[in-house]
Amino acid sequence: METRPIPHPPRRIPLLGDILGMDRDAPSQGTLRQHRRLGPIYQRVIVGTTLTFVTGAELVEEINDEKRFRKHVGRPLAKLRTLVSDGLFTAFHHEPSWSKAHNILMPGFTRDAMRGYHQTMLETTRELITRWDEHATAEFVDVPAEMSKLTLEMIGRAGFGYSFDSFGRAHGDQEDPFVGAMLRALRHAEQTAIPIPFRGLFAGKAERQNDADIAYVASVVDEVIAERRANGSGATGDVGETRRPDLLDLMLDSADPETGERLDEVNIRNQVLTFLVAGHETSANALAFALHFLAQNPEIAARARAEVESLWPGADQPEVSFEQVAKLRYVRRVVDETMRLWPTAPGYFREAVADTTIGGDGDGGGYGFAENDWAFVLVLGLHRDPVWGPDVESFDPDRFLPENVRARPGHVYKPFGTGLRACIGRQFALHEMVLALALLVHRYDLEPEPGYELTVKEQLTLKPDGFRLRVRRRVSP
Ligand code: MNH
Repeated sequence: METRPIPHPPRRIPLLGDILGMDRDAPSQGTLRQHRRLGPIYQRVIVGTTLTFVTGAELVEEINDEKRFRKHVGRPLAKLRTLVSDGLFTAFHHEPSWSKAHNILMPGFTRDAMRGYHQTMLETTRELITRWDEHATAEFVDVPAEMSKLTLEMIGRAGFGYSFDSFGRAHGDQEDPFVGAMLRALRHAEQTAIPIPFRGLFAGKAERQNDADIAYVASVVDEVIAERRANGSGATGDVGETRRPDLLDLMLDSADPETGERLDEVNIRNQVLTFLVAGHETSANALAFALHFLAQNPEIAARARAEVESLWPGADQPEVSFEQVAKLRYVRRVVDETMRLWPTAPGYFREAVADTTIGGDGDGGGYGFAENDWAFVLVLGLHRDPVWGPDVESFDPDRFLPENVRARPGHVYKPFGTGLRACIGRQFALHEMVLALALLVHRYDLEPEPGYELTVKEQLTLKPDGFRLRVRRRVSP
């Protein structure tokens, strides 16, 4: 069948390829700029490796078709495997460990399971608020760092009954050694993911540090697992009292209903690490972006506050129940619009199941993909497709009013990925983000640093760089 060539940047250098215009520090934002120049699909060849990027809504609709494409474990994900091996997020589609873990863990992400995590999320947010009440109101706070503590604490406690004591440490204290080692290992994976010719001469030292970090992180998780085994599942401090099974209980005590198989010790460790890694930065950064937009748009913050106040009139500390989180419709739209503009997971990889073309008209003329050829769907660009209207850069939560959502095709909003391998933690993330944002905007006025202009830092995820706020306790109306 006749195919069309995929566009590429104009100046191709012999041997090295399309390295001009590559943005090593901010690859996704660099890719967004290339799309503006080259259209909804383009290709870059770097030292013989072909990278294909897609943003156009119509092309993405085809590439999301599970019959023709599937998840591809792209280079950054493959690099993460040194840390989390065949955990859910980094498992290859053909690895049997994926469906086994998926089947065992799915009960941990039902609506009923969220009900079980709710109180922990509420209490954790209140601990942050207590700390901010005491320390933060006089000075500017590092918002992404604070949100990172909040969400790591939430997944640690809700998922595994483990606390990093993030709010016990005095303000400005050093981070937990576990968190330090995990973040270094993450950064290492990211830095070695981009193919760069003539990588630095100090690689050996970095590799040794990385080995040590991974060993340390694994030993901590093993302790958490051993402790749970020793204390038995379903137990709390009070004898005889039972609690709902969390993610760790599910992995230790249940079997895959399809095969009757259980997860082995090493795999459980990989899953715990996967959830700590995949389950905290993305939510934390999304919360930070949301607080940025609320601080920059006082009228939107006022609407969010009005919603919280109408549900809990005059409350000092709203007693938010599980069911009531779903009633925070406007706060939810703020979260949705935040992840439209800055999807903290900036995209996902797909690979062709068999030879195929996309963007053709039925008689050919499409872009060709051989079996296993892959593309990166730049969600950051998809969320700026013309289908979103003329003013894609403006922050407007009302884009997510039900009638506006209905008027758009479903495949143009994909912050949580697509298909079988889409985010398993989506409901968990939405619940924690809506809850935390509602409580924070209700309690504090958000004062941006004068002159702050949003710059976005990339470390696998996107985050607002150097973003600080002064939070002032609001006087109840
Ligand atoms: Mn999450 C997969 C985005 C929060 C656990 N997540 C994905 C994917 C995206 C994503 C995109 C698909 C990646 C791919 O196709 O390669 N996740 C997010 C975002 C947030 C988020 C934007 C918050 C905002 N994720 C969470 C939370 C958890 C979690 C919270 C855990 C509690 N995510 C996962 C896991 C996977 C995943 C596990 C892998 C699922 C699978 O492949 O089966």
